[in-house]
Amino acid sequence: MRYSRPARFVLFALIWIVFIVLLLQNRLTFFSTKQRLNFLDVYRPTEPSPLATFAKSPQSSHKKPTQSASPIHSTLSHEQGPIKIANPERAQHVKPEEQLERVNATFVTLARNSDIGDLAGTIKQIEDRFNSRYKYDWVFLNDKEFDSNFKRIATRLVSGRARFGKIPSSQWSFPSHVDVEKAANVRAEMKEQKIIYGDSISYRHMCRYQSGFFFQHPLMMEYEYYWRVEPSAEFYCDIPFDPFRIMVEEKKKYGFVISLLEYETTVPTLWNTTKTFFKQHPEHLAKDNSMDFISDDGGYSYNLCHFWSNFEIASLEWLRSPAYTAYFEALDQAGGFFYERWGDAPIHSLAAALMLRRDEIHFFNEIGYYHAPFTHCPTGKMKDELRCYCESKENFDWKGYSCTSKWFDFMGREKPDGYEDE
Ligand SMILES: Nc1nc2c(ncn2[C@@H]2O[C@H](COP(=O)(O)OP(=O)(O)O)[C@@H](O)[C@H]2O)c(=O)[nH]1
Ligand SMILES: [Mg+2]
Repeated sequence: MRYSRPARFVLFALIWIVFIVLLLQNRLTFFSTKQRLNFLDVYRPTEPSPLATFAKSPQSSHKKPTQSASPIHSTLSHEQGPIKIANPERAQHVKPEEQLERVNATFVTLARNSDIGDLAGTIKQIEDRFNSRYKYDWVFLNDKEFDSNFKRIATRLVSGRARFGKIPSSQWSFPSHVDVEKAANVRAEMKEQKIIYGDSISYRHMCRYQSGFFFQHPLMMEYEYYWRVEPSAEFYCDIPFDPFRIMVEEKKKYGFVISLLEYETTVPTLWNTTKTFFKQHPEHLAKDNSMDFISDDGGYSYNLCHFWSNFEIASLEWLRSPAYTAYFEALDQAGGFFYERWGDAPIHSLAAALMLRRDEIHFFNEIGYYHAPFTHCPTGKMKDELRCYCESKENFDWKGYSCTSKWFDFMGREKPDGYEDE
């Protein structure tokens, strides 16, 4: 059969159109699908995700049904998929979606209204990497009233309840026993010496609040564990397990990702004040404590190692205990928040090191994290498995100014494979 020239052209065009349509529908399997699936197998498994639907929660009053139905959330949960974890300790904590249950815990962020821009991206990362599956609450605290812009953005981003609290002015001001003139002289001197935040009053209120009060705020009283988050922090990796559950099931009281040396000029008398306290209250010193992590001479002096408190996952009940309360009161009476510039990080750390058993302190290697200027990038295979985007060479853990190497040695733990190359 012979066709005319125009008919041949139409037939040829039709064949091409059918071919292109089939290609778009992905029917033509002889193209390199196999290769593509292999790639997806590594980074995004093709089987339906057990995390795809949201869990029944024991705290059903926390649920926001309208939110869980939102296309944003369902897309995220599908896309993240189940993640295989080589580390068997963590694998047991990766639960199928129907078994996701919250523990009694909350995120907490102290922030100014002006911090919302820097905070929004951080919240979004935590939600995408973890909380959109669990919907933990998020408590925001401020020494001023939060404005409507802050509340609107935070509420939009948090998958659990976003809750906003104001700090009582009595907890964000000079206590009556502090000599404000002496404190002003100290600030002037520290300014001369160019000590970071040395001349700031608000920074001192902040450190004192984080040391002694945030866990007593009425909103925080409802919870047993907290995860502290600061504006501009970054979370580099998937978190396919529930860190709060690890705290509960492994009986941990304090969790960290970065440890480092404190500026000596900010805490000259903190160690002596701490020693005096424990001499008066030996009953608060834990038996199997971490003295050798914070002191290189059996407790005579402080080696300045501390856990970096801008990231913390810890027990509120521990901070509300008579032991910690008494310790904070002794420090507050000594006035070092204002006569020096004591940070909440060394204070939480000294308390954790001395009042907790060493096995109650936990290093979260799996949680990739950045707070300027330091990075914790998981060492070892985990980095790929958890889809981290940090660079191993940026990992601070094994560098000279970090104390994490010391922590591993102190705990008698082997450092993760590959640490020498970082
Ligand atoms: N409401 C309030 N929050 C503050 C104030 N100063 C610091 N913060 C918060 O306290 C935390 C620590 O402060 P930041 O400036 O990040 O200190 P750095 O991490 O030590 O450099 C962050 O969550 C801040 O948003 C303040 O004056 N008011
Ligand atoms: Mg910060």
